[in-house]
Amino acid sequence: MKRLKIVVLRLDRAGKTVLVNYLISKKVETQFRPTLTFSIKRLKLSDRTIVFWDAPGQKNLRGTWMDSLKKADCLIYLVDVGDLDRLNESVHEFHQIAQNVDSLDIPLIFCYHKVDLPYIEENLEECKKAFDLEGLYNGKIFQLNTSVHNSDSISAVEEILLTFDQ
Ligand SMILES: Nc1nc2c(ncn2[C@@H]2O[C@H](COP(=O)(O)OP(=O)(O)OP(=O)(O)O)[C@@H](O)[C@H]2O)c(=O)[nH]1
Ligand SMILES: [Mg+2]
Repeated sequence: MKRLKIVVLRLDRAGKTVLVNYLISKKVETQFRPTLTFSIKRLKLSDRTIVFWDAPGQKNLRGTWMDSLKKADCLIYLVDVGDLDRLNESVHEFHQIAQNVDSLDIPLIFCYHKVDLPYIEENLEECKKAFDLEGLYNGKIFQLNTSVHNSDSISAVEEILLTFDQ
């Protein structure tokens, strides 16, 4: 059985844990607790076991991010498109990671997350401009609009995970 290590990063409250738990249980959680240490969760998907490393997003806990990327097969990065106030902070964090990930050369699934929020189109455009992913990251990039309230958008994540070889 193939085993893939997928690291899930972004600032606190971006929706990482809710997204990973939805991928595993297909249920939208309604109770949230900030993740305080890496939370490791498994999903059986076709011929593979996906091992998610759900990161703690709070500022003082971000020191562990780089280490987690060692031997990772893919990085999932979430940006909360509803939270433009923290867009600069997110871009800054992504810059730091991109330099590291670049040398690791792993695929990136970049999720513009919470696209179910109302009046999100303008925010979405602003986020896409701010990240300028092609300029930042040389590895293979998959860009998705995601929401746990839209199951098709989550299936798109699974479809990408199924394309990876070990
Ligand atoms: N509207 C909307 N809200 C979402 C979605 N996914 C997650 N959320 C909300 O985002 C908030 C934070 O979710 P978490 O998954 O706990 O965030 P996190 O990124 O794991 O945060 P840390 O563990 O602190 O790093 C919760 O209030 C969720 O309801 C989504 O697709 N749409
Ligand atoms: Mg969390």
